[in-house]
Amino acid sequence: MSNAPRSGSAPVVGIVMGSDSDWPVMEAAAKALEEFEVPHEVDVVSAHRMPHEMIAYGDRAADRGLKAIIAGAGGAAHLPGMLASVTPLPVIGVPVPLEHLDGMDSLLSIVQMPAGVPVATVSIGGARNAGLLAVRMLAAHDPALRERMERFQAELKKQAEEKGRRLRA
Ligand code: RP5
Repeated sequence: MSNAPRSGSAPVVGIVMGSDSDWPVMEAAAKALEEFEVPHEVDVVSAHRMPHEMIAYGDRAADRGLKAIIAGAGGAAHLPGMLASVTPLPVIGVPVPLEHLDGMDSLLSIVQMPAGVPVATVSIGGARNAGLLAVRMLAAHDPALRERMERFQAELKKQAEEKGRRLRA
């Protein structure tokens, strides 16, 4: 894991997590962004163990050129919500499942935000969808990226149809 921009140019999506132990789950977000060649950065920004740095990350994110933040954490997962409280950028929260409670604690910590401070919460362990959602956000203002997303969706449809054909055969 490194804070250096992935895919060459300046990062437009920040992927952050509470600990490097979240990386096996969060890696799927990075892979989704790589598939669409979206420049991104990856870092550990713990809400509880480095709160001042976490606030600084959220404070500076928009001015540094990021367009969205994907934040994953497990247990008392306050990172996505706290980032959303200090940045105007869209924040996508990924509940990381830990050993106990099957990730329900992470999910509820992330999803129950007060009105006015939204976090777009994906499913428990749903980091791939977090990456794809960030791509869709960027694609709203990027026709080429939108076209790639449409091709991706057409491929999903093709695969689903093929599964149906195999079952019917
Ligand atoms: C959370 O505590 C992290 O997001 C991680 O999911 C969990 C455990 O962290 P480590 O003890 O593995 O560093 O804040």
